[in-house]
Amino acid sequence: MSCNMVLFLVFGIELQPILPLCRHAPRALCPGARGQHSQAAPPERPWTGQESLAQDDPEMWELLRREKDRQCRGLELIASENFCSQAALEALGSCLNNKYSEGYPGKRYYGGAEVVDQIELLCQKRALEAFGLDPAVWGVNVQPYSGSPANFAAYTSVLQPHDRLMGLDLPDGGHLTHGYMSDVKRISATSIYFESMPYKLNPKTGLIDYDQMEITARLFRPKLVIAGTSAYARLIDYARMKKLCTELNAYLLADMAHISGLVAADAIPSPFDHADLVTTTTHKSLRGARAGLIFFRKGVRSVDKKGRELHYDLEDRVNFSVFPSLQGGPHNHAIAAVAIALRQATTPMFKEYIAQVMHNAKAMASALLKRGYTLVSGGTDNHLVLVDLRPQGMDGARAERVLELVSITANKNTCPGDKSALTPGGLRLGAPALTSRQFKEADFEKVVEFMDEGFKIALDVKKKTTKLQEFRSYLLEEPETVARIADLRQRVEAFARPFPMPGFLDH
Ligand code: DSN
Repeated sequence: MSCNMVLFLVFGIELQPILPLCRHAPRALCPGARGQHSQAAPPERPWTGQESLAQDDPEMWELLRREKDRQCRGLELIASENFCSQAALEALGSCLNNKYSEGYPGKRYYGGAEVVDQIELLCQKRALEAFGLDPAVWGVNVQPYSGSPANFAAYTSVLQPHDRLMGLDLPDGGHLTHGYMSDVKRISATSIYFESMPYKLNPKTGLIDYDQMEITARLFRPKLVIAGTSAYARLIDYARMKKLCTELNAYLLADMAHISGLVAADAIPSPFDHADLVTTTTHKSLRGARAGLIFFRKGVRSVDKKGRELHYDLEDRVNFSVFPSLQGGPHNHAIAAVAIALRQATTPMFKEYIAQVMHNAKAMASALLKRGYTLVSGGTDNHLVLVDLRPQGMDGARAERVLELVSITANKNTCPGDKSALTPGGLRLGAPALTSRQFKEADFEKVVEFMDEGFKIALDVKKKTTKLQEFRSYLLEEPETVARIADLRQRVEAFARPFPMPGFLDH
């Protein structure tokens, strides 16, 4: 009887054909085995590079299959993660990986770039189309390897070392690259190479404190203000921030990494209406391959007192900042994969997907509120919710660990007023990944039911332990707790596994 059959009989669930843990890995060839056996080893075949991964490297193949299995049997709630399509993954794993092409289409430092030129131009065109942008007003650089280098390159395109910038503080829902520094250390390269000043949330409302931002900005006089978030469940007032930037003669950069899928689907206000520069990753709500984009404005920036038009000069500056300043050869396989996702993002199917993401985030928020949990800002207008577990006497670190043990993946997150990033009070929960697996509102209510059970286990164990390390050991060692976790994990996995999963079937 196969392992699949045993699981079917025990749990009564329909299983997808992905159960690598039940299958035996192809047996690894034993290094140095030649001569140890009486039988002669088969003659070695010349290397062709056409061996499958399973043949070439069974150890790595098994790890990939294990990760695929983890993704299929788990509930993925990390707000920045998603499940990329098979089509885009095929481009990622293609011959495009092989090509060096430093430079830009038509101006490369290597020959043989005629095809990758077309791919890059197609990606640029699709990037503008996906966000409804007029090529006369906006341009885009599609070469950044990911969001952090995209931000750094965008900053260096308009700032000199030690110039000033402002971004939302990391503990308040900003990103490391928005200028984070602690009391004792400059953490992010942004704060090492530039002078950064944070703006913050109003701790009472959990909303961005624009009044305080304006007061601080008028004193600090930044050259760049960043409108962007990593853990914020509400919309950003780009118009108000642009007004402030105009007053200060500063650039407004919108980092829409988390929400770019929502922007592409026209589901929330667009940063392109106001920003001078827009950066994004491509693998979060946009559901593409892992990369970054920098959009820059073209045309008239302002009119001076004498009525003369002052033009943007961002195109050359951004391109130079990405290559040669920061990066080497573009990842052509990633650029192609991003182009595929950008085309998908213009379809009615993608609009429906994003509408469902937002319905699901709201359903998750309501289900949590109904069960007595507190949400930072009280709810959500986008793809994520931030639960404040402090009123329950719980913290995000302990909750995250229990959820991990029951195959629910989320991440601890600071809430306004938190002192520790290691044991912050909150948990960030996002809807994009599970919505890609066709979860609907009722499914998210079930997910909240499972999480609630996990939080209760965490609370019970917290009462019986002191330090985080003791808490973690107790979860793995105390028999009654181990049994509760195993029971919940089995139910979570039986629930999660039947949902469809984008990508390749087995890896
Ligand atoms: N790590 C991403 C996030 O979780 O928001 C951003 O880089």
